[in-house]
Amino acid sequence: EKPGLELAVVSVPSYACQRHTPLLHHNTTLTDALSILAENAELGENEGRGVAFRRAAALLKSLPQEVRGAEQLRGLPCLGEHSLRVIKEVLEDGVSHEVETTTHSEQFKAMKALTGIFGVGAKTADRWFREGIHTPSDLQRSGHTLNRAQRAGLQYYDELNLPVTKPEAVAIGQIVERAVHAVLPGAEITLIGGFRRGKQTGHDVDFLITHPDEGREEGLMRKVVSWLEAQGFLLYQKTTGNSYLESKEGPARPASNMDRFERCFSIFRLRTDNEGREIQTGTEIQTGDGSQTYSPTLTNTDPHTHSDTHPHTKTDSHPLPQTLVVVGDHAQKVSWVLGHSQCSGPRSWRAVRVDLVVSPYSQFAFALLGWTGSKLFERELRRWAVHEKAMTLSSHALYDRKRTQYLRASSEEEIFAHLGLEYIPPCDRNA
Ligand code: TTP
Ligand code: MN
Ligand code: MN
Ligand code: MN
Repeated sequence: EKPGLELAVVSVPSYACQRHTPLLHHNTTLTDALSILAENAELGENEGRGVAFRRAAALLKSLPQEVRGAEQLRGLPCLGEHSLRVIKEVLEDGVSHEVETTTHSEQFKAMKALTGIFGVGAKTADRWFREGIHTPSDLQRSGHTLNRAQRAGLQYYDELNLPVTKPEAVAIGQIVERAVHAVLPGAEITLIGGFRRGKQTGHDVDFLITHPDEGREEGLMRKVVSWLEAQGFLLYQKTTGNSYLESKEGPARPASNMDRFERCFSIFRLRTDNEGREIQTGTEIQTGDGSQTYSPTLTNTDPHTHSDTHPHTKTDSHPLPQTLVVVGDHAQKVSWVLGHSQCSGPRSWRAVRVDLVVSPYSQFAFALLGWTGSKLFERELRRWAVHEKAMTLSSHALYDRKRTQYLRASSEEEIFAHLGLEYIPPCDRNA
């Protein structure tokens, strides 16, 4: 008997929300391959295909050991024909031809680079690609009219593509807390998204804000944003009010996965190093017009030759860590960009994407569950609710369609219980 056959007899449930999926698992070679194909499908706006690859990858992430042979996969759910073919190829040859072709394709590389610009989605990126725009610098040269988000996205491209560290997330959290408490004492702030799931880095930092006295949170976001702006913490923000009450569909039929909370998509100006230490304002370089300018390293567009050590970081005049800028490379040992103003010299802050959401207290547990992710875990929860329980789950509420009533919950545990699911803690929702 071959070793490892025991995997096949372990019964694995088919919804990701029924399983524990830790951040670190035993099958990264396989899941990396499947993730590339998922990403490619999503960039090509083939959502169904993307989900199929994501589900297959999530299944492998939940397995208790490394898969060494295809025979160990017998009886496992979520593995479609295409995913199985890719897995077998990687197991036998170490690589998948399709994955290799994808990662080397000009279209995939361009679509990744363009959608890596904040404010640019797959549709826009595809239109630009077909006009011959393949990189952010191509876009800058093209003279296209960009919206406010895209202009900010292009301006801070390099920095926003560097991972945000945990200490940076904590530092942002302290700023958000100061802002929220300045305008509404007693409000509660919770770190959500990937960092709540235990990730050590993220593409942004997400926070959920609420207040125990229902109603006090109304209109809070505008005030928080005004405070942050007055203090110079925001490089960009787009705030939307709560549209939940006015919406005709009601929580049972959300128009999309988008919720209707007061929210703010923003870019913070963070004045700490990547260890979360505050940087003295004295190290800032002022340009002629009084503003710090940063010239993104857009002149060098090949991601692989993009790494360079900034010569200025070698000066002894400031205590900042030496910075290596690597863009578009997975092996990022990077700290943050110690940018350089055009009049030369280091800059003492970096741009960080931050999402803020405000929820009424009575919806807090649903908002917390809905904003903790992962995206696939959320999707699987909603699919489970509809198909297995005849319920509708959103980030606002849970509706039981058989009993025609909303089910209240003041904790995530209660929501899992309503759904007839074992409680899965945030660290095991990394599907
Ligand atoms: P993200 O911040 O996009 O993802 P993440 O935090 O899991 O990972 P990363 O480290 O790359 O930032 O989304 C966080 C959660 O918020 C995710 O579960 C989906 C949810 N979400 C909504 O519910 N509604 C929205 O409109 C958006 C943008 C996200
Ligand atoms: Mn996030
Ligand atoms: Mn290259
Ligand atoms: Mn986010």
